[in-house]
Formats: sequence, C-alpha cells, structure tokens
Amino acid sequence: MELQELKAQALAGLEQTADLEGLEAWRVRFLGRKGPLSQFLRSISSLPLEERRLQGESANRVKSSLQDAWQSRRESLRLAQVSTSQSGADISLPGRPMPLGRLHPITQTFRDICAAFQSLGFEVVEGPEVEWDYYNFEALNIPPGHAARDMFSTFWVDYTDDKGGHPMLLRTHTSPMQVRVMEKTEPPVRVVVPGQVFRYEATDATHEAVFHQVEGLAVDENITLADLKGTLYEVARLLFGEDRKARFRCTYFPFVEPGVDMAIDCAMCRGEGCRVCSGTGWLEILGAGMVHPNVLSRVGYDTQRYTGFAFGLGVERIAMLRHGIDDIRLFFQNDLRFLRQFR
Ligand code: YSA
Repeated sequence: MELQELKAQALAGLEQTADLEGLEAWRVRFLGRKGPLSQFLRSISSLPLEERRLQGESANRVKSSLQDAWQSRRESLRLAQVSTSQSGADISLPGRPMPLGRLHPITQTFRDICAAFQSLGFEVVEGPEVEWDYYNFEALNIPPGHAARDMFSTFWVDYTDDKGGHPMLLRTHTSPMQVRVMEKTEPPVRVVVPGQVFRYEATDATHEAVFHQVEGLAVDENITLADLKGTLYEVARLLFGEDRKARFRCTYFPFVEPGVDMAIDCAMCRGEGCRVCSGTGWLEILGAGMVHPNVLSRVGYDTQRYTGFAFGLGVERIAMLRHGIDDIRLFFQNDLRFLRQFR
C-alpha cells in the first residue's frame, strides 16, 4: 500500500475509535511491530542506499505523524472518560477562581506608619504583650499607688513565680518597650514599636478595649522638643497629605517632661464638630513628650549628656482619619462588606 494512502486510512480509523480499548487496538494495528509501517520499513532494507534513505525518511515521517495523532486522541478520550466518570466531576470545566485574601486595614496602617518612620531612620522592634508591672509602670516613673495608674485601666494577670510573685498584666501601652530597648542599647537610639495593647475600658465610637499603638523613641545628644515636633509633623504629612491640620497641646504623662498630645482635624466633619470628635473638631492620635530624666537614669543613661523624645500613637485613630471611618468597632466585626473596601 502506498504510504500516503496508509496514512489516510490510519487517520480515518483513529477518528472512529470510541474508547481507550479501541485506541489500543488501533495502535497495534497501525504502529505495532507487525503493522504495515514496520513491515514497510523492513522491506526497504534490500533497496539501493539512496532509494532506501528516501523511502525510510518518508515512512518515518508518516510514523511520527501517526504517533502524534495517537497521543492527542488518547488525551481527548481520557478526558472524556474522566469527565463522564462516576465521580460526577467534570474536569474539562474551567477552574473556580481561588478568592485571595487581603491585609486587614489595621495591618495596612501599621505598615504605612512604620514605613514613614523608617524613612526617617527609625528601626522597627517588637515586644511582649504580657508584661511585668515593672516595665509597664514602675520603670516609667509610675510607682505602685501612683494616681497616674488610673489613666490606664488594667487587665491584671493572675501569676506567681517561685520567688513569691511579681505582678503581671496585659500591657496597657507600648511604652514598656522604651525601657526594654534602652536596657539593651547605648544611645543613639531610634526605634518604633508596633503592637497590640489592652485596657479595661467600655467601648464607644473611638475607644476599644483591645487596640493598637506604635511607640517611638529617639535618644541622643542634643535632642529637643523641636525634633519631636519636626518628626511628628513630617510623619503626619506623609500619612495624611499636605492639607490636614495638626495640633499639639500640653498634657501629663509621668514618664515625660514636658508632655504633649497631638491631634489631627477630624476627617468626618473637617473641624466642624461631630460625634467622632465629640464636637471638638479634632481627634487625638498620640501622646508624646521629652523622656523624663528619671526614666533615662533608671536604665543607666547619663542624663547630663543624653536627652530623648518618645510618643505613643493610636493606630485605629490614624486609620479612621485616613479613611473617614466613624466608628472604631467596625475594624473588629469581621464584616467583609467593610473589610473589602481597603486596597
Ligand atoms: C506618651 C508619652 C510618651 O513618651 C510615650 C508614649 C505616650 C503615650 C502613652 N503611652 C499612652 O498610651 N497614651 S494614651 O493613653 O493617650 O494613648 C495614646 C493613643 O492611643 C491615644 O492618643 C489614642 O490615639 C489611642 N488610644 C488610647 N486609648 C484608646 C486609643 N485608641 C483606641 N481605643 C482606646 N481605648
């Protein structure tokens, strides 16, 4: 039989195969060792060399195109068999897209805040959420019985160790990390500390019992309140843009002298006064000040040589101001309609 005729016949037969058994019979018939192609290749061995080469090449071309056709027929029969199998799964259908999650808006805000401070040379460090009374209060110039402890309604942890027990708590702010960092580092210090904090407080539109802060600390020679204000104004500009107003006011924290708080004009009412800003037009975002000399000397720093500034910034408040969110509780209700709005 002529090679091209053989090829046409084989391909027509391949189209007729209805299942994998039929396909195997086809393979044995046309491509097997006793099939016409193998016989043809054997028969040309007695031809003169040039003739044998030409005939051999054409036969091999036909053979490899039949092999390709066999392979693709096998694939489509296999697919058809699986898609109609008992499992009922049709694997020839397009796949279902895997829904991708995204970062929680508070995580996004954490990252933006840390990136802003990193661009100014601050390093990011983290610390424990269950803390000793010593770091949360005492080392911050708040001894037992000090009235300032009332500013931080505390969740105490029932814990005693073999030395008789030291009071432990869920940290009420990220400030204990100021002390932990200074104990381990010689100035100059420039760190920010993102973290979760806990207060035994009723919730409302701007307060949660579990919320997030970013602490900041810079200690060096010749650091002044002007450095504190310059740094925080620059970060406010990076986070909120040029056209937002920032305000500093004096306030009291035992671990700073002097102490300030910083507020940004309310995103909801643009300073008119609303329930989010309690009618003031401003939302407080952080407490700050010049680190008290008692705090510096307790960790062994030379207070004649070194001064420093520190701040503790409320992450939810920043997110609320940036996105115009009027209730802090929305962040923690896991409502996807809310969460999907962010990036
Ligand atoms: C002050 C001086 C320093 O040298 C360093 C840090 C500080 C801040 C201090 N540790 C502190 O926690 N101050 S604060 O109680 O006023 O809280 C700081 C910020 O956290 C507030 O400005 C506010 O933005 C946010 N915040 C406070 N209580 C909150 C809250 N956010 C949500 N829910 C609450 N219950």
